[in-house]
Amino acid sequence: MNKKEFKAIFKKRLAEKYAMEVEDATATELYQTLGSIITDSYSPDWYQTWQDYRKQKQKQVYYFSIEFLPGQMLKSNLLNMGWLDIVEDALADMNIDLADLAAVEPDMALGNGGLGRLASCFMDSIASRGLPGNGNGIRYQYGLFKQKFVDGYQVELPDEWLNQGNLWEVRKESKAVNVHFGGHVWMKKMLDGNLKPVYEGGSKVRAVPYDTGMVGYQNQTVNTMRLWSVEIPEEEEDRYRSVEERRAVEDLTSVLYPDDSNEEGRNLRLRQEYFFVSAGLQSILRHYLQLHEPIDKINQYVAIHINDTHPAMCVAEFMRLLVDEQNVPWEKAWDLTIKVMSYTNHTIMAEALEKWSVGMMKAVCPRIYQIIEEIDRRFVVETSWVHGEELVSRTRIIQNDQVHMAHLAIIGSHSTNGVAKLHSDLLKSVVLHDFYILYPDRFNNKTNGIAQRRWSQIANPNMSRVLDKTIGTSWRQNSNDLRLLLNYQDDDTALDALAVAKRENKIEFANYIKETTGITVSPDAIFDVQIKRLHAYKRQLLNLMHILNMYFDLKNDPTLEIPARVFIFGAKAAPSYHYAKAIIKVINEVAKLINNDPAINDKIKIVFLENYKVSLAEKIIPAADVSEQISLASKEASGTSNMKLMLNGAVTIATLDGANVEIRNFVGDDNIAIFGLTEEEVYRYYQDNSYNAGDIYNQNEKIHRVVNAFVDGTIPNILFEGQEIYDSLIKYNDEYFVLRDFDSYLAAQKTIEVAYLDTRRWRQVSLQNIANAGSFSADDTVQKYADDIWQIEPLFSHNDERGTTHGQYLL
Ligand code: 26Q
Repeated sequence: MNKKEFKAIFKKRLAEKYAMEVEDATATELYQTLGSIITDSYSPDWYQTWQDYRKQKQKQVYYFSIEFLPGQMLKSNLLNMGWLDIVEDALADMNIDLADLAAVEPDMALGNGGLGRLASCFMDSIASRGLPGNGNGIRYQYGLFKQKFVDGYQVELPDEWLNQGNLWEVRKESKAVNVHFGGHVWMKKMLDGNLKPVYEGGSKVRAVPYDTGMVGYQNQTVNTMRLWSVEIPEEEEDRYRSVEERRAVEDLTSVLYPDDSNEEGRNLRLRQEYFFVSAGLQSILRHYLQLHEPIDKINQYVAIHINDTHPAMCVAEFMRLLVDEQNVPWEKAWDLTIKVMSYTNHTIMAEALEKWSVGMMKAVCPRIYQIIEEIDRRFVVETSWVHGEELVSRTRIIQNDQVHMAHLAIIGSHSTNGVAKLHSDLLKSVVLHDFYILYPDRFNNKTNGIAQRRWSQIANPNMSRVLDKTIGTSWRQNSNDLRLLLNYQDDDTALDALAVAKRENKIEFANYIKETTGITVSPDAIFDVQIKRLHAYKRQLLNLMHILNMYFDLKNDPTLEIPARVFIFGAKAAPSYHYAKAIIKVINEVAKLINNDPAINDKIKIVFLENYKVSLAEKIIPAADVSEQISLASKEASGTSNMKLMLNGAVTIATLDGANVEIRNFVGDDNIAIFGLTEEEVYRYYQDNSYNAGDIYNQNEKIHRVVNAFVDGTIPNILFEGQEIYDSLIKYNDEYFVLRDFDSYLAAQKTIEVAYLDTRRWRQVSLQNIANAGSFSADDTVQKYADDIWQIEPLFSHNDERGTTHGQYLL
């Protein structure tokens, strides 16, 4: 499709849809028009992809995730269809700025953070590799809450993302299934001697899928992300008469739970988990039976991935479908289940490991509980005599009246992986060590990756153009080719061009900051960025304490020669996470204090942007100079913003945690600022119990001064919040070793300052980071999942066979 053809199609479509001319249409109308052209255009390929998988009986993976976080899809669909440049150009001819249309699309924010965004990066890469893979999740009516600051406090508002409709989704009425909740189950002996479950009471809801096309990068593959929405089944209409009864059903897919690892599981969350697990597996099984292959070969056609433990009931529900509904003997069903299932762990924080009370699980899904009990019983019998009762008592699924979901996922699958080398090693050696003894072959690592094209080509067109000029365009297809940049580390033309692109991005972002917050920042300052959920272990507090220390140094000596810095934060706190909210309040008050102190002479600026989300990340990251990755070593499973910032030329200041370790190994010690305790040192402290934060506080003058600032009135308006932070450090002995790492962090920040002042050196460091970032491509990560875990392959020569191009159906 060329520009001229697109313009004709666009005008025709606008007239058909809205009876309008381009000049009269609003951005929303233009966006809807463009969107409908896009979906119409990829639909034939979507249909064809599915037909091909079916005809060739291709083994497919189903990625079960309670969160997906695609953000906006307009530009990524255009890019993947190969249309982005033509459309941008054609629209410009009609006096339309594509950016204005893109801005109209609400973020699809059906996820909290890293885990949900990873799922969406994987969806893009699975399609882009031409791999047969599908997403399975929940279509929440409300995404992650919208964050506002009122008097420096976080306030949560509902995210009504569906208000204007969602043009990417297709409701598939005909594919609906029923999901059963509650009641009682007993086993009835049938004439053939088999036991059949008999359900008494309880209720049925209808699960209706909404499918979204996952367009592969210029390869005619369009996969499916299937999200389930609850409805009242027609045959049950008269059972749910009152408004309250109907509301209780609709609640099921109403809101995404905010990441609150500390909160005890709630009944509604458990029902959400069973809902999308049961609906997804039923639809997979129904499709499989249509292939007319014997049920005991299902593992050759289906792989199911459990993204964290939230969908771990897949293990039991799959058993139920095989045993109860397909009459597969238990042993055979169990063998198939293990072959089909695989599981990724995303956390080592003990309080985040999911457990459900037996009582609640019995009430929500009684048959699933029975099956889990039977899995657990057999596990105990079969494992005790080899490994002894002690190990079994620690690894069994049901303990102290609680169902341990990670245990279910590991026992019921053939693969358990962590998301960075360090994390996977810690799973084997510490967190899941007992299971590693039982199943050493099941454990493996799959370091996370990112959707490179979104985080470079879409987010950072300025840098992308420089890359094209410098190393050619092959990096757009294969991000490993970014390595070609290494040939230019002494080339001043390339270094300058990259610096110019960075400066353009900083100016653009400075304007955005001005518009949204009123704060003026200079593009000459270092843009220092920490963007991630607010969590004690991520240590936004350490960052803040460094800022306070700088502030005091400057107050003592206003002539101090340091490069100006803008500290940029983006972070949401779980609504009930009191401590995290206190940190937000204090950062906001420190910002007010420092930003308005004339003595500081703009040497420090603090900008805490409201409502951090994918589309905001796409604005911040291209403008970043410094990437803050400062979690306590061993606590951040991987991190993925570290990879996105690196790709955009930011220099990382980091602890040896998660994927930071691998970033360091790629760029080398000269191109990253590492500080802080190592994971071994942290564990040694745990072991000998020797950490004493009070001692550090008493002996270290700088720390004393900074910590006191939280309670001595230096920072206005933070009476309770300041005290809470002070207490966490001094009274409760600083759980995340903030004081212990403080000096080392300061030293690393100094090396950043020194490096920044050496302009050429800084540009070289930045180039090194871009050049090595290709190693963290989700395309490669999913390929490893496909080869090692799922055993799936791209469609057999599908490009030759179809050879269709997007757009031909429109003309
Ligand atoms: C817990 C209880 C109740 C309701 C929700 C939750 C909940 C929700 C989301 C618990 C955890 C999450 C999300 C966790 C997460 O995003 N983990 C991150 O996963 C990334 C991808 O692997 C890693 O890079 C990060 O290191 C890890 O923190």
